[in-house]
Amino acid sequence: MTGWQSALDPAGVGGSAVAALWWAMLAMATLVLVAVLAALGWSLARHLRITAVADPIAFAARTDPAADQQATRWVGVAVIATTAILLVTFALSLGTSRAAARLAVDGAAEIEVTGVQWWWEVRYLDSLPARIVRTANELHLPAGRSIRLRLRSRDVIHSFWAPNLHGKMDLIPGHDNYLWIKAERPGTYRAQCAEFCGVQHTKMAMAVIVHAPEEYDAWLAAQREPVRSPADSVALAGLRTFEAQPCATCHSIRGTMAYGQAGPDLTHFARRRTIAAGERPNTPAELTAWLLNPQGIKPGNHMPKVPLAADELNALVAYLSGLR
Ligand code: HEC
Ligand SMILES: [Cu+2]
Repeated sequence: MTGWQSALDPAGVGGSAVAALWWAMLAMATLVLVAVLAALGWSLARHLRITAVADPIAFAARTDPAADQQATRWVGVAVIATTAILLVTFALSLGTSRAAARLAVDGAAEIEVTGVQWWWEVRYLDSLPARIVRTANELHLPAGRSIRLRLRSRDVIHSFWAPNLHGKMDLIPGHDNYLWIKAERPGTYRAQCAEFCGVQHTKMAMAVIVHAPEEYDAWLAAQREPVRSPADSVALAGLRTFEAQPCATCHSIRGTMAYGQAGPDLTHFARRRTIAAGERPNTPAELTAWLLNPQGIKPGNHMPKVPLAADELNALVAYLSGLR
């Protein structure tokens, strides 16, 4: 896994600006720490010298105008240094914001990311509605292109945070936020919800997959395709089960009778890396465990346990595992 969730391993323009700011602040904070410790050491040494004299109280009470003046000078220097450091930090953080703002370009592709308790809906927008792709829990980006993310929420406030690529941005119900993002290095990165949003907040992760541009275009074209009816008879039984059971009222699979919107779209589910927003790897065994008891894996999540006969469960797993 390249660059697995670290703000200090930037793979995008926004991330690089944030990392540079972080290192600059660390350097300044280190200098300040060293200076404060040196001053502390100096005053301790002085205290030891004073207590070593025969009559410390008389020594401390004695006035020394020259020493007072020197002390005042040092306080003045410290005040000026503090102000200068704050101003430099302010200027650096303005520079970071400007670097991120420069990503805006006309005609950029727009991707809508919606926070839902406790998963991510991702829609690749297009002026032609038929070309819009709806998927979940993975954000695919082309390297080297500025992309406008439209951030929304369906329920409570969430926060989108892909530390390798950019700083955080809140997803607010009833209000669209926009984040310009430009990934530079292909790879797989981890994003997560960074605003407490309920019991399964910690299990609300998302993979961010940065592709070379042509690879991204091919991926998006493949996602636009609806599914074909499975040739295999077990998988076909799985499709029938999916449509007959409550699954289809919550999940959509383009090319079938399933149009539900409450849960993640499953059209190309087998291509996804994980189940339930990063919670489990997407393997037939984990999928079986999820369908048997979603509440055991992610307690409180909004998928109920649907009672299934053993052959229905097998058929569903065969069908969903084939949705490539
Ligand atoms: C009441 C709505 C509802 C019903 C009914 C339902 N689900 Fe779900 N399902 C969800 C929600 C919500 C999630 C997301 C859970 C999370 O990650 O927090 C989900 C997640 C999933 C996932 C994981 C998707 C991913 O990309 O992470 C699969 C697979 C799935 N459901 C299959 C099924 C099947 C098969 C059935 C029928 C047996 C079913 N669901 C019934 C709402 C529902
Ligand atoms: Cu959240």
